[in-house]
Amino acid sequence: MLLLNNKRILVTGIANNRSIAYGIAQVLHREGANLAFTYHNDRLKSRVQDISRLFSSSNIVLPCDVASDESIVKLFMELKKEWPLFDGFIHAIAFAPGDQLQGDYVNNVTRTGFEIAHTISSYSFVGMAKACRNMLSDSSSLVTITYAGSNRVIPNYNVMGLAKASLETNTKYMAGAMGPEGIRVNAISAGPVRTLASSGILNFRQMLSHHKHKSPIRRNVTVEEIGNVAAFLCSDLSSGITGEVIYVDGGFNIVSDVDTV
Ligand code: 0WD
Repeated sequence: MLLLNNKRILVTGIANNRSIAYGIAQVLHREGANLAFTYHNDRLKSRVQDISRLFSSSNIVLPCDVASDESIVKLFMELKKEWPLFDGFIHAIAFAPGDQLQGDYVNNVTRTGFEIAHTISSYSFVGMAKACRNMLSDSSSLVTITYAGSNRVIPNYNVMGLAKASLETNTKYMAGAMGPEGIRVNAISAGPVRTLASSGILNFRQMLSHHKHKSPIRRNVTVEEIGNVAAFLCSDLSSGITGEVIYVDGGFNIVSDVDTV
């Protein structure tokens, strides 16, 4: 018996086959889930359609730009035609303008950059939940992806760290509000992975190398390892877990910066 047999899960945030959401989709599919996908814009449409053919027989591929409430509402109106009820979604979406992801935080942050980072990377999680709440089954699971820059100062991550802090607290409040309906909400705090989004962070390569050398497991995590935890969180095996931030970072977060003396 596979972990996710009979589960219908919507996957967002696939830009290409390096995306964390791609790795998650691969594992959810392996575990028997029925998947639907969103794509951000027309540029990504055919790529996500191709990926959907690999990982899903339902062939549900719908547009959604989370910057727009109208687009979010339309997504779920369309999804409802195929899936009146489903079992949750993966939120793997974040964005901040490139000039916000470099240099001195205080000098470089702008009101606009702050607003964009928070609305796309945090509000969108609850915005999606709000729009599909009445379509979620009573054993649903919502999963988002965060990063340790939410509670530590990481060079160049800047305003995205604040947006991730907001996303993690969003996760807790959503878990509190929807728990009585059987809907669980959790976040995975992933170690760094080379993707389109991460390549926008100045000196990301150094960040990868630092994580690799400092992590107890002495390597960076793979998208499959992140996918495995996402599958666990979407499955009934994790039915007692909600409102948590689970680290899939090879233990990087537990290590102090003091080198051996
Ligand atoms: O090291 C990393 N890559 C880590 C990523 C470490 C820890 C956490 N994360 C998080 C990211 O912050 C994000 O929340 O994981 C999530 C997925 O990120 P990713 O897999 O690294 O990035 P990528 O493959 O670029 O996918 C992110 C996608 C976008 O890609 P593009 O290239 O189009 O920006 O997020 C989506 C989009 O598909 N996205 C949107 N989707 C709908 N509406 C929007 C939007 N407005 N903006 C971005």
